[in-house]
Amino acid sequence: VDKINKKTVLLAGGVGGARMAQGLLRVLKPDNLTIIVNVGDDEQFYGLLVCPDIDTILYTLSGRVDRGQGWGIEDDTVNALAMLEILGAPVWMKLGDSDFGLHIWRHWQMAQGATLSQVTQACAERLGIRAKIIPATEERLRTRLRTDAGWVDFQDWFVKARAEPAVREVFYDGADGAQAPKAALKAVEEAELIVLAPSNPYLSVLPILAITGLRQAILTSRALKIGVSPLIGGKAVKGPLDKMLHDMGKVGGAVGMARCYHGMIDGFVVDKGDIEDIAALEQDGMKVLATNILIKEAAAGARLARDICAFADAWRGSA
Ligand code: FO1
Repeated sequence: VDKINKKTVLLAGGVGGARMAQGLLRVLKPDNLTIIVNVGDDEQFYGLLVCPDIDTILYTLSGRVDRGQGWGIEDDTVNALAMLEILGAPVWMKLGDSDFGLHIWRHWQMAQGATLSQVTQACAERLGIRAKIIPATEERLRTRLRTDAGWVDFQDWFVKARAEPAVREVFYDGADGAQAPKAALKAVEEAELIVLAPSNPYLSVLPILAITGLRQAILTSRALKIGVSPLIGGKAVKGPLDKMLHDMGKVGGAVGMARCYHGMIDGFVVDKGDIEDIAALEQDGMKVLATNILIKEAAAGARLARDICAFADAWRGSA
């Protein structure tokens, strides 16, 4: 089937974001896809910068990801971690040996002055990925969560505490004043379609939109802006979103998700089973696409991507 010619920007984080990216990469012409990736989950481990959302996209788009987990590298070993444990280091973050290879390379390149954008794009090219992958900012931005025991760093909560402590508030430390890379702003300006991936809004997409210049560029872009619900039947496909919505007292369901992007999006994609959300979304001024949004495997991601592009094409006609 011929590839679609549509300059597209995807705002992504987490496993859902990586799967949406893979779907779009399969249906769009090469070099039509730019992925702007959340950096709020980034963390130093043993002195090395780990960028879980960037790395998950690199491994997913290059066919290396451990699909069962959704992150990390298929069949990776943990010998380095075993030695670190013997030496008394904390080893709650399961960092595989091949994964360490990328962290070592990234750290080595940045220690010589390369930027995170340059390193990320070099990884994409050397891993054979025909998409531009750009961090949302080069500067330090960290998602922090207020629990009843106080403020915690993201990975300490998500991995070490297994996302169990109730989250009452989320804060994107460093977002104020953070600049988006010029290449990200340029991609947004030139885009025909901007997709907000089916990721946890609070943990993956809002940290990107918190970057003022990027949010402004998206608002003023001529592109069609379409969000994709990360919930099906009010339930998260993966991750702590349901519990977060409850603990933060936020509106759930597809309507609650679309409202996270209030004023930013023109349309919203919900699961075909969530018919009851459509009326509420349309009352919120959304155009709605109801289709199968569960990305069980790569082909499903491609089908969803094709549906979104067709939705955008039909829009131009009806607007
Ligand atoms: N998630 C876990 O639940 N447990 C882990 O031990 C873990 C290790 C890990 C290592 C590298 C990496 O890139 C991601 C890793 N993740 C792990 C997932 C990661 O915490 C999340 O995917 C993102 O930060 C949010 O989606």
